[in-house]
Amino acid sequence: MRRGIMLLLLPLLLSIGLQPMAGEAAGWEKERMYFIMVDRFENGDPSNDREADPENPKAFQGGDLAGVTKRLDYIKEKGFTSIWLTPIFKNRPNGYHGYWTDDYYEIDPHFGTKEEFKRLVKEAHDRDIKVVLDLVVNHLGPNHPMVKEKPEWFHKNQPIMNWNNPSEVENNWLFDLPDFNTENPEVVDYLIDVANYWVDETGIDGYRIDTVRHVPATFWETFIPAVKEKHPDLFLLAEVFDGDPRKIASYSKLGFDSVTNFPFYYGVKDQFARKNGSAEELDSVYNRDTTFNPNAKGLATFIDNHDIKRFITEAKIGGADEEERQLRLALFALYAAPGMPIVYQGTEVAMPGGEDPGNRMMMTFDQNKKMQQYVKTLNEMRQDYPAFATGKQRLIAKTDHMAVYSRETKQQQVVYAINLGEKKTSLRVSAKEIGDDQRLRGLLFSDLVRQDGDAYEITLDANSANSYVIEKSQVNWWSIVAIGAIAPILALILLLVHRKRMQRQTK
Ligand SMILES: [Ca+2]
Ligand SMILES: [Ca+2]
Repeated sequence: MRRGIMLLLLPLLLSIGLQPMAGEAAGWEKERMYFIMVDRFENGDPSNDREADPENPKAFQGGDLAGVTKRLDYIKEKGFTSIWLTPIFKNRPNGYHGYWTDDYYEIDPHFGTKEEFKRLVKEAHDRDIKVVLDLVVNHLGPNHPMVKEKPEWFHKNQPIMNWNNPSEVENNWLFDLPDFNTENPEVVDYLIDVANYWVDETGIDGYRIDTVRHVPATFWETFIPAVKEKHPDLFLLAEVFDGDPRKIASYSKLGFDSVTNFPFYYGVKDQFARKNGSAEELDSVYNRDTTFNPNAKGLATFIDNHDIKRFITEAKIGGADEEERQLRLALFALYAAPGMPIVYQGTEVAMPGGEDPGNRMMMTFDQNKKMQQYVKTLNEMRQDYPAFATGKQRLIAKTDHMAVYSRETKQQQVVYAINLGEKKTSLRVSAKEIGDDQRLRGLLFSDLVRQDGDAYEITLDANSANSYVIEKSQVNWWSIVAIGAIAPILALILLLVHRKRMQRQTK
């Protein structure tokens, strides 16, 4: 019995002093963002559905701001710290997605009212969830009357034909969408006022800015400082739909707090949405980011969104279980690697979906509890061990299909390993990378890796991953002192119990 109590107490005593350190300076890479397509999330108020048509995936489906508010507890419970909403301003007809602005100063009636949006922001803030709004400054919705009223506010109506010509990409029309003439100072002032208005009016925390690469850099050089002057902490995330890390880096330089990391997306998709992904290729994805961009750590990472196929649909490798397994591995990379992870609604329940509108189906909440729990575990991993969010990344061991990385801050070192291969694999990590007399404790599933000579040998099953915290291997002196103090007390209790029993027996 005494041994039993000691065995129960030992881990508790050993864990003293091994709690995760408080994080480093707050940055947006510490956020864990959940991306919501408002019309396709939750119908919180059927009275505003209007012409919604569940039979037509290109029509409104009924999702609204009241629905988002209703689901804030769901989002909080999963461990997310911020939400990004697709645009909610009044749209041109059929603009269920929100990207066809009609009026920047009104909420689209399908989504609700200004009051409902203010309530959403307040309810989110009450739960420590930040709110990021999608904002389109490149264009208005189709056939907007403003083009006739103020022709000098728009570029000439000619569609982008040559996507390799930067001047066309920036100054021609994206399909039939009226392209703002951002060389006109009136237009610049107007768009700065719009951005400031919603922050002042509702207290939102940031903007995800759409189609940034379609707007000339000169606009951003005026817009960003003007908005930041009034709201220094406002988060500005640029959507730059481009697989070239040099292009991404050029927008970081303009002053955006973060830029969508499409190179990371393409890299992870290429190695994880198939069998036997290459560790070498994966590593080159990380290296290119940091080579070109000193702010690589702060880029927004994702494995799917509303403009690309859902990851699980990309991972057509045969077998639903295998595809879901690859989705879990890709999500693991999203959370373990540097960047601010964004999870698109539905990914946490493994929703499939091809190209638009397949990737924009109405959210289904009550399914795949196992995947939901997995996403929650990953959010907790970043929450409890901030080195996964802010730490510098270093490759510490690699073979054909398996890689081991270290993430380090000044206070904390953590390790993660991914095996993309079809075989169980072991990799020896030099003790120089971790230090002597340590042990690696698995976080996703239990594992204890002890030092073996001059290395630590990490073993992973085929297609699996794990993250590890580093703990001192030997019992520390404080623990021994603590055990030394508690042991006599326990002995005394046992003695008293024993004596009582003896007395009872003699009676
Ligand atoms: Ca509705
Ligand atoms: Ca443009």
